[in-house]
Amino acid sequence: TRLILATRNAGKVTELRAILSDAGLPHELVGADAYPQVPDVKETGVTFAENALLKAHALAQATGHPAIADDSGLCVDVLNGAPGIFSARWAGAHGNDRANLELLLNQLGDIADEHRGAHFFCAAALALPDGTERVVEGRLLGTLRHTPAGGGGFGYDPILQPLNDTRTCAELTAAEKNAISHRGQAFRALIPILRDLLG
Ligand code: ITT
Repeated sequence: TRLILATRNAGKVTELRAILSDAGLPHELVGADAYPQVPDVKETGVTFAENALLKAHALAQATGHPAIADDSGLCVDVLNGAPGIFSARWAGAHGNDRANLELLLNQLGDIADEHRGAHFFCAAALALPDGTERVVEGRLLGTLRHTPAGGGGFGYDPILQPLNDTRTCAELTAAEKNAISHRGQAFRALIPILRDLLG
């Protein structure tokens, strides 16, 4: 069966294909870009889980195929969890990763390392055309650097240093990031659910 990846974020698509292919799922993974006629969903939820479900249901309804969606972001302790669900549009325009990262660094200023705790959060949702839904979550704890480092990954990866590592997420290999990331944890938790509900 066809399984729709309900995202237009290229960084997520790359990671999801790697995470899901490790599981050897029998499904054909098709990105949302294969359905350009389906309009982007308004992310009106107030939690990652709500927004992930909105995106998954929209694609499942529009395509008639099961759909999985990711809603994710960076939650900064000293900012009471911001940017959180607003991570993709923190500096205004949607998906301007560089501007988002620069604004966040400016907001933190020279706050000392012990106050630079943050985590990445991911909600992974599955929706079936009949309305069945499941959602699971993952997180990656770390601290925020004062300056970006590394060319891998996407989004805020150059400034988040995972606990127990000396590198930023953008300095990890793709496999290293997926092994510990919020997205890796959430989608690995979704795999038995996919096997159960989709066969
Ligand atoms: P879709 O809704 O089409 O999936 P999006 O980019 O709008 O794409 P989100 O609303 O979930 O997705 O926003 C996620 C943002 O959070 C993303 O743009 C990054 O800024 C940040 N983010 C999420 N996961 C990340 C990761 O693994 N590394 C770095 N930044 C990440």
